[in-house]
Amino acid sequence: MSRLVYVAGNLVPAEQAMVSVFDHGLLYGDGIFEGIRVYSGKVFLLTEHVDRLYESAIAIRLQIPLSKAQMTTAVEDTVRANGIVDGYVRLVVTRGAGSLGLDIRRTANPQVIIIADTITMYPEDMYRTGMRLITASTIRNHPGALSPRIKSLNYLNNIMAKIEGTDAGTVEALMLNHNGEVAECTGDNIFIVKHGILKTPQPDAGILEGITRNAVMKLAREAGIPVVECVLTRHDIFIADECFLTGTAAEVIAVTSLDGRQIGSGQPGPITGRLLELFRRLTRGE
Ligand code: PXG
Repeated sequence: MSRLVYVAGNLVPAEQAMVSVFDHGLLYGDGIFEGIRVYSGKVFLLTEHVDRLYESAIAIRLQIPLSKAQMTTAVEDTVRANGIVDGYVRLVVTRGAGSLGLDIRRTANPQVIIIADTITMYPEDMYRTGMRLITASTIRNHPGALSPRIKSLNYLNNIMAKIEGTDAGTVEALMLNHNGEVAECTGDNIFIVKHGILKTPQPDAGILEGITRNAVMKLAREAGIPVVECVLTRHDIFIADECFLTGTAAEVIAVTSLDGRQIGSGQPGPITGRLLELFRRLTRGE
């Protein structure tokens, strides 16, 4: 069955869903996006994703042609029109078509694109065994060049690091920031557990402030697990008791080694397991 894609304010069959080759989203990566989950027919943490999208828009001086309420309705309508029960929404806003040149005044029509589809995640047995990680030599974008807090259409930085992980036989790769500190993975945030305390880099460490990250921090605090945002180095990960990643696609997944150093017992840890369970309950609306 052909998917219906929201483009230029209409739901159209996927084969007819198009933007111009002169769109600055394509020509310059000038645009922003969100990746959102649908669980049991409900768009998960939609308010948070819409808020982050509009914050990205402020940062790149993009005027989104819909109000937040209209955007929310458009996402929900697209999910419903495609009969998605458990799936994935890709929300994209491009600068729109214009003549060649970087000047944003050359464009007039920002394009809102909403794709609702199914999602391929990490294999279920990886949630039981955990994953291996390597550190990419590609560092995360310097926040003074392009802030990683902006979920922009410029993902080459992450793609370059992901290639390194793929070449090394891992499904994710750790990225350091310009100070050599732990930032995040190519599409996931990172946490460690040390002496019962949950630790993760601060938003200004050169990371995307993940919505799953924020939800997991809240769940941990509610469960009485202390949470701190602080500087982490590779060494902190080597000597951690537990390590896990969070992300819209990944949910909560254990990391059992970094650069060939076993982390903790080498198995997914108990706090990781508990947070995965609490997170899955949240996705079920419990
Ligand atoms: N860091 C980066 C660089 C990301 O791109 C996360 C952290 C996790 O953030 P959330 O808000 O998802 O908890 C991301 C998220 C995709 C895709 O299709 C990418 C993400 C999320 C969903 C889908 O590649 N990245």
